[in-house]
Amino acid sequence: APQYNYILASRPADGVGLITLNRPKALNALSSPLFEELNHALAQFDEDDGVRALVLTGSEKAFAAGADIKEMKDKEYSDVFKAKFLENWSLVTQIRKPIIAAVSGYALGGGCELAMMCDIILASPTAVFGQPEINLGIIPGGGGTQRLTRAVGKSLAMELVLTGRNFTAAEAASWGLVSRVSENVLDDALAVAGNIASKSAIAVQAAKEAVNIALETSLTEGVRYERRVFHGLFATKDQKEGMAAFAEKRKPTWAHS
Ligand code: CO8
Repeated sequence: APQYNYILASRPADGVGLITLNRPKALNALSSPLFEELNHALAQFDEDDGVRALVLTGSEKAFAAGADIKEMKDKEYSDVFKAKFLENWSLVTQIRKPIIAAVSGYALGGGCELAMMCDIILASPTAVFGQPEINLGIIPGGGGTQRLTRAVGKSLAMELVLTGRNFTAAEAASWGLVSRVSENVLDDALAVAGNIASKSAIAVQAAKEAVNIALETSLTEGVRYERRVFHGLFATKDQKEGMAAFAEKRKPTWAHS
């Protein structure tokens, strides 16, 4: 396995890849070097046929306390423009395998945005979410104004982005931003990933793609897209196997193709 400085990558269970943000002295503040490593690990897991679901987590104290403010503070417009700052901080949204964020502690600013780029968020009761950028004289830059608005609606998103106030795991769950609050958030995220990894990988990836289309297009186009993908799955071994296994009253053995 490659050696990283700011993350850890492991394979804790069959079919499951785990990435742990590991910059404890800065509460996992997100930096360009950290994202280079995260992108590398994500790409490797996405290519690896033995991995079918991913978990992204941080520490007990922090999922990530946002983008690295010390790295950003002296930058000028021309610096961030020329360097295409943040452009490669969203590769996580291009990954085909499902990614479950297991959030404990601070998920602020870019940390909240990174969690929202994942497919499922599970939160510990200790999780503290927020988009505090307004307090730094900036606005969210990793999709916060867009993904939070789609997740919780305009009024709440406006309140949260304009005041920068923190919000709790319980609030996030009641709004549907996180799927549930869990005392053992990493174990539960690994269990969800293990469950997903036990399904047909090709069907799982098709399902993820279809759900994501719901956020990008009209209902009519989305339903048409879903039907086309549904039709396409009749060309897979796993559709044959899944339906044969049902008819024969046995468990399917997936080819993942
Ligand atoms: N950047 C750099 N360093 C940080 C950050 C950060 N975001 N957060 C914490 N640290 C550092 C602290 O400076 C401190 O370092 P040191 O020991 O050298 O002084 C260390 O981590 C521990 O932090 P604290 O001593 O502050 O710990 P506390 O427990 O007292 O407080 C808080 C924890 C409340 C989380 C506090 O650290 C804090 O407010 N952090 C900043 C939160 C914030 O404003 N985040 C938003 C940043 S802007 C942003 O994210 C833009 C998004 C860009 C897009 C990203 C796309 C993915």
